[in-house]
Amino acid sequence: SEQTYLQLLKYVLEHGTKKEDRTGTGTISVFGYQMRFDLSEGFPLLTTKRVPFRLIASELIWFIQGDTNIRYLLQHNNNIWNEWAFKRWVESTVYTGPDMTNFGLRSQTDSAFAADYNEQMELFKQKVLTDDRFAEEFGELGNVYGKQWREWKTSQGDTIDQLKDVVATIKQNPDSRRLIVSAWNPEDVPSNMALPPCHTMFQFYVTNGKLSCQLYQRSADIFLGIPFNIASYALLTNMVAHECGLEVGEFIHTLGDAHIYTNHMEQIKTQLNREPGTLPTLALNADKKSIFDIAMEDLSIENYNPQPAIKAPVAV
Ligand code: THF
Repeated sequence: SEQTYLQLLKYVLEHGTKKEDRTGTGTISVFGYQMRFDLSEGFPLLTTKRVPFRLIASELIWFIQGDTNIRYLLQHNNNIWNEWAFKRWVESTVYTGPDMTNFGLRSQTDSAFAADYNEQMELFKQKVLTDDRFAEEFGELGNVYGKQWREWKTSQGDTIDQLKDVVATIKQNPDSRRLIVSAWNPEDVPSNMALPPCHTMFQFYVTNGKLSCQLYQRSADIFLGIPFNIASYALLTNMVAHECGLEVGEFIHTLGDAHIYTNHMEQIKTQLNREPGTLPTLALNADKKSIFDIAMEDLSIENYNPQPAIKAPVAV
C-alpha cells in the first residue's frame, strides 16, 4: 500500500547520512532498500499528493516504442526529460545564447538568471517541436532506455529487442529465470547517453498465473522520481500481464542509493502530515493485446482522488 512509500520517506529521514552528489544539491541517503506492492490491491499511484498519470503513461509508451528523442514527449506536453536534452544543447558549440552553465542550481537562487533560462528553454522546446533537423540532433538523449530495451547493439553489429524477447519468453516458458531486460550498457554509459539509466534492470516472474516484476534502481530520487518509477513499472507489469493472459502479482522495487534531496525536505514534511486514501484502478483497453500497440487513449486511471500536488525543483 501507499504506507510502503511513506515508510521509505521516514526511514531515510531517520537513517540517511549526508552525502554530496553529482548535481551539487546535497542529499541524505541510504544504500539498499526494498519495497513490495501487491498490484492486485489497486494501482500504486500516490494519493498523498497528485502524481500526473498521463506523464507516466506517455514516458512509458515512449520507452516501449524505442524512442529516445524528447520530441514525442513534448508533443504530449510532457516536460520531464527536457533538462537533459537542453544540457546537451547549451553545452554544444552551436549554441550562442547566454551562458547556461549549471542552470539547474542557478535558476533556483538567481531570479534574473531564471528568467533567461526559462526563455532559452522555451526557445529550445519550440525548436525541437518545429524544426526536424534540430530535433534530430538536439532532441536526442542518446542510447537511453528505449534504445537499450528495443535495439541493444551487439558486437556483431546486430540488434537485440530485449522487450519483445522477454514478452515472447513469458508466453513460451513462464518458469524461466532469465526474464530480464537490462538498460545498463557499460559500453554506452561513459559517453553515449545524456544520463546513465537509473532504473538499471528488471526481471519478470510468473507463478500461479500471476506476473510479478522486480526492478533494480541504482539511484533513486525519493520525492520526485520514485512515485513516477513505481507507477511506471506497475503500468508495464499490467500491460505485459494483459498481453500474456496473466493476472498481476507484485511489483518489487529494490533501490541502490536511495536519497532525499536537501531542497525537498519541506515538501516531504507536508506529505507526511497527510493521510493516504484508497488506491485508484487502471483501465486498459482490452482490445489492444500487444504492449507495442498501446497508445495514450488506451490507458486511463479511475477513482483517483489525490490530495493536491506538491511542487519541488528537480536536480539536474
Ligand atoms: N533526475 C532527478 N534528479 N530525479 C529524477 O527523478 C529523475 N528521473 C528522470 C531523469 N532524471 C532524474 C526524469 N524523471 C519529474 C518527475 C520525473 C522525472 C523528472 C521530473 C517531476 O518534476 N515531477 C513533478 C511534476 C512535473 C510536471 O507536472 O511537469 C512532480 O511533482 O511529480 C527519474 O526517472
